[in-house]
Amino acid sequence: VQSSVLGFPRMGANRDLKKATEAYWSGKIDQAALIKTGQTLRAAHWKLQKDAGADIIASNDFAFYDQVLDHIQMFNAVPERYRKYGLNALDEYFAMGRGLQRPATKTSPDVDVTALEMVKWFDSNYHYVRPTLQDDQKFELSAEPKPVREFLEAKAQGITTRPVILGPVSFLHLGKPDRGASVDPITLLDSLLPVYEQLLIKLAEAGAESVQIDEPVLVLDLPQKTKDAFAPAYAKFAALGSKIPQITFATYFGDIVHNLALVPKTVAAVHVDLVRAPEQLEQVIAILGAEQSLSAGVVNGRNIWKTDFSKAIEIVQKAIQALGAERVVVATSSSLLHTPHTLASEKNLGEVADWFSFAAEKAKEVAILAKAVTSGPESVKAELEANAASIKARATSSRTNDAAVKERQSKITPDMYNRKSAFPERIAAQQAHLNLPLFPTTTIGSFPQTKEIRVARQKFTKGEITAAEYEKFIEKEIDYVVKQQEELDLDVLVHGEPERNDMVQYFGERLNGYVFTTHAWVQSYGSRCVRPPIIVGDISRPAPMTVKESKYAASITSRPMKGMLTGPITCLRWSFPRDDVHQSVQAEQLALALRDEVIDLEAAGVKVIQVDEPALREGLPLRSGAEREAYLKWAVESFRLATVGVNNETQIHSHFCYSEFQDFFHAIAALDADVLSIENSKSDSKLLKVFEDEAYPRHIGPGVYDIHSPRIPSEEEIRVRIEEMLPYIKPETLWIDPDCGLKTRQWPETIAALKNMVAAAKYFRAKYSN
Ligand code: THG
Ligand code: ZN
Repeated sequence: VQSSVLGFPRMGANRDLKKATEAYWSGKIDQAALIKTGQTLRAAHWKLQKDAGADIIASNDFAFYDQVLDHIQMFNAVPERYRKYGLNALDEYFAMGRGLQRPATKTSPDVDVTALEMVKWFDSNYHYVRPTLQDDQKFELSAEPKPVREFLEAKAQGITTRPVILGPVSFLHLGKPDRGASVDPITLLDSLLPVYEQLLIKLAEAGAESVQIDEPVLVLDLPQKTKDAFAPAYAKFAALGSKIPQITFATYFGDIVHNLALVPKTVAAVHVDLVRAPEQLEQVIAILGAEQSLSAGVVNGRNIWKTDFSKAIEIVQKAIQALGAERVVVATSSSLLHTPHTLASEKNLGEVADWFSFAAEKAKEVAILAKAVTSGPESVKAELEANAASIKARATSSRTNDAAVKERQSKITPDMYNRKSAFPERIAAQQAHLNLPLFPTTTIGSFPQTKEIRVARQKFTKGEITAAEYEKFIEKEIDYVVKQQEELDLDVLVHGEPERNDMVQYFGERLNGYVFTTHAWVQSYGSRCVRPPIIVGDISRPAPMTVKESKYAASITSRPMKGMLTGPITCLRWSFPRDDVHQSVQAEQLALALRDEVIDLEAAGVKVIQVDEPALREGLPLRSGAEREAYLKWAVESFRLATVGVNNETQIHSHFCYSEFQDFFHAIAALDADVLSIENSKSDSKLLKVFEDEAYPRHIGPGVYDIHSPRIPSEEEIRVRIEEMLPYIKPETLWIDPDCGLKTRQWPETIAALKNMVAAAKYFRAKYSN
């Protein structure tokens, strides 16, 4: 039985790739140096996996920005607006990933192009770059395809890898027509397939014996046209016989039971995620042909818990009994992209460190499991014993169980889910209290996280400045942010969140039941990473988490100050959750902790409180049906539990970083938030029609400008944006705000943009008050 890793995180132990990429972008290193860093990281990661004992190691899992973007470029599906500049390949690639604004030089014209759309990768916190396709889209394989290059690179290092590519059906299904085009991407299959055929042939010529073709869309509910694409695509590959490598057809993040008929009979192996969906094992085994192998994903690629070897072995043994040892591979459930690099970097975790396994450790796990089932448990006796001991230690630890938390959960009563009064009564009380003008303006919460802020936080973390000094620094920052907002004449102010690193990490660091790491970074998109805190046990709030800063901010202005919290679902989704209790239980514990915080903020005089749930949507189960409804029920309940403890006068806001919620609008409405702010600047305001159609009664602030770029929107442009919203949203319920928080922006552009935003709001205020 062989062991296999479907993909490895590419940032490096110290976010080396992030640092090199950002250094390249800012002109501090040249392209050769960046490319060298890529090579060094790939070499190190292949060696690490080889040394761990993994038999099948992926190549082409590396990307300088995103693996889907790699395919866009490799297939020459580069829109003309990027192509026309004749940039070198890497700069064109980054231009698609993050946009490029560059003044003309002697040798090149000025460049001004925005990025391609970035979308959540299934239900993870990773974002991929979405292929945008033309009506007359042509595909052409790049001269030296990246998978071939990287395969040869590993081979030169003495490691034979299995290149991973995204399959043609998934590539098209995850794409969309470019602006102005109307093509249904899946109809481009026939023109795309020859490029895949050429690529597979080249891989075989380079010496690749097998290739991993990812078709993760198979876990989704697919339209018929997409379903119909699998058979012709894989028949074409099969027709190439031994001219191409053997194919491992890989799916992950769910079961494929509803799509079993689409699994090609001609591929050598099928990979399924048996962590997320162990129950699919028998049905998948049943459809495998006599020659087909099973790649059993039993080591979780999405979380950091040590694999329970006894359970994993049981699953693998079941597969072996049905198929024979030579037809079973022990694998990670998905790429390890979603896990941090290595546990070895963590020095402060104490006893709980023994409960975890990051990417480097997971590579060892697949190897140990394969050995256990191949050579018998005696061959890895010490490893199995150590594993059983840590699994037991975790299950029985006092850190996982808190009786007081369970007691409180058992005492939740139905009235704890409802505000004191319905919205009409609340909004009247809020209005009397807040006295806001028509088209009130606000921001989403964060203001620029400047270098000084990061330096001060680092100094404080390292003990180079005292808590008192740090607190003084934060107050000074809050003073500045409040003063700027007053000068801008914004209506509802925020304190700017200078004290926060990440909106989830910050809360994780202040709650019991969590542990946090020093190096456990996970790529979110491009060079951006997050360091999810880890939920290890029952959650409670030992002390107020945000009251000091919000109260201070409220004390220095006469305008309403908005308190800022991260909602229970987002805290859960952007952490590494426990795998030993249901997520709804963890969400409820978070909700109770946040409920106390909301009530404390209110008592401290903070009468507008925003509870963000940007991750509500990504938590939606990937397939529609009972599971999705069940999720929405407990997700909505946890938000309500967290927010409804306040009096009528206190205004609850919530924020969502996306505008597509037609498909779960009932849940958004059920949150019963007084004001919703949503991203809208990049989408068609027609999406707002749902608010009109559903007669949504509460207040709404669709973002009026995009905060993801330094571009400054003009007042005129913002007015047009607002004008487009007014057919769908009643003027007396419309708030004016940016799309999202401003932490990634610089101050000058922030001030300039907000100035125009406030001016636009005032224009409509004047217009509508007569
Ligand atoms: N926090 C978390 N997850 C997220 C977001 C977040 N997922 C979705 C979305 N927001 C992703 N966006 C970002 C935006 C910025 C950064 C990361 C994800 C970012 N990270 C810093 C970096 O990589 O330099 C590190 C931040 C830090 O020092 O803690 O800027 O907001 N959890
Ligand atoms: Zn947002």
